[in-house]
Amino acid sequence: MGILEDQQARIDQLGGIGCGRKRKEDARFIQGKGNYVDDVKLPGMLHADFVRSPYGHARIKSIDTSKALALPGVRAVLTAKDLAPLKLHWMPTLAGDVQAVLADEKVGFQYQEVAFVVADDRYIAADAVDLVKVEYEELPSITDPFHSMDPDAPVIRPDLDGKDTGAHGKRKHYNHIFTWEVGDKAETDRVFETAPVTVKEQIWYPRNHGMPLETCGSVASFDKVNGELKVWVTSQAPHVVRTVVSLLSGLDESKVHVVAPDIGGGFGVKVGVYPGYVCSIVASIVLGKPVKWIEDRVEHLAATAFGRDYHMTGELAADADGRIQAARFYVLADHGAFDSCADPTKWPAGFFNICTGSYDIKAAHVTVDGVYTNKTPGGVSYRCSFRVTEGSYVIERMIDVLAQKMGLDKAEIRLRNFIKPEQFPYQSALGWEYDSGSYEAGLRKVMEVCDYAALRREQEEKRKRGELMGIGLSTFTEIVGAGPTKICDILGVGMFDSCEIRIHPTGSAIARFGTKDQGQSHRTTYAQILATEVGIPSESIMIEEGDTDTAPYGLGTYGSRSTPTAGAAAARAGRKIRAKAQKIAAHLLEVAEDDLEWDIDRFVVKGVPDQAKTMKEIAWAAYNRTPPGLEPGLEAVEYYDPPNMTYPSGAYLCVVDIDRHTGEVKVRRFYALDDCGTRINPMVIDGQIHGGLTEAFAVAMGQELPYDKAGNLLGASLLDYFVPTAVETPRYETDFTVTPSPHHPIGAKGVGESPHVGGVSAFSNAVIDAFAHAGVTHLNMPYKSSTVWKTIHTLNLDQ
Ligand code: MCN
Ligand code: CUM
Repeated sequence: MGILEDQQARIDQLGGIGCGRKRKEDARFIQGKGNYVDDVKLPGMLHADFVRSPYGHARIKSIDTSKALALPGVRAVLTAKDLAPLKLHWMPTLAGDVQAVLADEKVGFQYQEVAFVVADDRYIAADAVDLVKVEYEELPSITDPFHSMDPDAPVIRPDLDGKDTGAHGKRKHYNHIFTWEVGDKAETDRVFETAPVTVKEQIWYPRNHGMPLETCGSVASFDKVNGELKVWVTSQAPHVVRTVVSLLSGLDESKVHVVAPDIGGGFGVKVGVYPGYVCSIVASIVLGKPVKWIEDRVEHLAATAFGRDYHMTGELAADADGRIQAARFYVLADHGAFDSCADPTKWPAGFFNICTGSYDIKAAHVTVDGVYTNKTPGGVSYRCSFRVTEGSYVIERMIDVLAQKMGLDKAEIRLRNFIKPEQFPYQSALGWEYDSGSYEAGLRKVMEVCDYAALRREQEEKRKRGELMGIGLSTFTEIVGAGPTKICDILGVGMFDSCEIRIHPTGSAIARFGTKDQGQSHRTTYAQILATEVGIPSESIMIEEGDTDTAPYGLGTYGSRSTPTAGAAAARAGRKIRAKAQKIAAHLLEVAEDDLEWDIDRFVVKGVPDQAKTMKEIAWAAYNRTPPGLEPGLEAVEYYDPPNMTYPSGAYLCVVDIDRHTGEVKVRRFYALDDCGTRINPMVIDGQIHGGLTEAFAVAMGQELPYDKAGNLLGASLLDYFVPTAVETPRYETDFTVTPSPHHPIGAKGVGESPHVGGVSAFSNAVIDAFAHAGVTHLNMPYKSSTVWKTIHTLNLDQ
């Protein structure tokens, strides 16, 4: 074997960065051996269920629990009155607000938690829920955020009465939460006044919900003897839960043990802390028995964190050639009855201000008003990268609107406005420093592969025959990897992340992380990063997450932050291992450290290839022959505070054919080119993209959580809420370019949310493009056949 072949064989054997190794997780999952929160069964465990409000807005006149308590098998019924003495009837949210754990004198949204019933089994608990008698006095509801700040609007949050400042500054009305502004208003307004072309559009991104396989739940077990609390919980951020529990309960954080086992998907719904978690903990402490709470599917859709519900006004100003000179956005954000978004502290509207997208726009200004309504709280969930989805959607829609107004092609206008490779690092008008990107190369590749010109010609021909065909483009940029601790924290804890690795004497390893896999394949991919860095096969590296007693502190998995933060920590921890290994190798080979060089899985004496020590040999020596003065063992810890976020991007093309007689939208082609920098596992990336695109398809085509005027949530069941199966799901073609992040140790950017962020715009732009010739510039999602048909009919296109 030649040297190169030998090296290639050793690289292959490692299964490191770049290899499409199969998911380590699957063997367990496909054999039904997953271990979910609902699989936790403890001796003497009790079961809980909630009494929830049937009204969107009502005063609670009385709660009578006597009949429920009399039912055999019922152990307790908790109400706000029981939690009040413990000061646990309200809890802080991750957005600077407070939220009622159990309704305190009043309910603010339908399905709000009113009482917590604990019984010997789940069926008795459900029966007892029906026996709790709550007397309500219904109040007028606000479900239209545009009326939240009317002078005579009903007061949604009497607890905030008279408070004219909130967590994010001045409040201008009792139903107002915050106003958040970024950018240069004066300059933006000035450009708009003189620009040759301006466009304006009202764009709503409807309220929707992620759909993990396991709903939210927790099992709390308080050990009275030792004063220790153990909680299994469906959390994407178990360390944060531990800190919150410790702060709320007054228990020493060392006596709180939080475990997030398999959680069956998270999609952002499992970032926040829910009343059910708190109530199961309180009940376990009070009753001295383990208490399990698992919500059902309707409760999940109705009462845990929603996504979006942003009413956006987009405006662009351009010169006569379609070069964008300024962008102005106003958002009315519907937060529901509490602001329980899960944003980094300083970001009340998340990273929405990435809304200048992939385009070089010199002046921009954003205003976001957050308001209360009588709806379920939430906002940051469902593959959103902290509101990047909304920001990306509004600019990807607006650039189409501008193209249409100017009679320009939608690809051409993008090519004219892209930030160019030589402009990176790029300072955006709204305050971000984009790390790297090659936007034009991506779009050109997509246009070539899909023969964009031919598609436009075909569309032209079809229009002459009255047929509806749409071509949607989306050339998005995301911001992921929160974040530098100086700008990103949750409850004051900086948003770093961590990796701890320990190499065993025989050359295998275990590594633990502060993030939490929910299906993203961290066991597979983190091992690949470490394999390349330390020269031990990924097969021999165990990965653990989710147990706060063993994992190093980290802020969890959301905002596609795991690769940018913990992935970076893995690379750097690996390098620390290598630095120590080099000292040991030098000692074993009796040469100076500088005489050694790293070669895939070993240190080699420079120029003498057969004088080498493999990492396996070094690992053994680390436990018996370390050089004098060097401690035994081979382990490293890295807490990584990223210098910046990463900016993945993509160019997507979607072609739809619409049946003008039924309004049915058929996706003919979807081509997704992503750039997430260095690719750790192409197969895992493809899986992330297929999943994210399918969720994007679901959002665009049918997912919404509408309310009627009285505050009733319509459609919180899988009969109404569209979850596509393999039958409806289109086929996807995936592609990539690689533009490494210059500041990430291995050049990787996040990718978990990209396909959702970019996908929704592509589907939406395609559907709207089918109506462009009729002068339509925008249609709100979702594009169900009934609504699409109405548009066709109104425009007389069904003739
Ligand atoms: N990856 C890679 N190369 C890159 C970037 C990522 O191989 N350059 C791999 C990573 O190693 C990881 C996966 O892709 O295995 C996703 O990585 P990353 O983009 O860092 O995102 P996170 O791991 O932080 O996942 C969070 C993201 C979010 S915020 C939502 S919401 C979402 C998503 O992931 N929820 C999911 N994807 C999901 N996938 C599943 N199956 N279930 C969810 O709940
Ligand atoms: Cu915003 S959904 Mo993901 O960040 O867990």
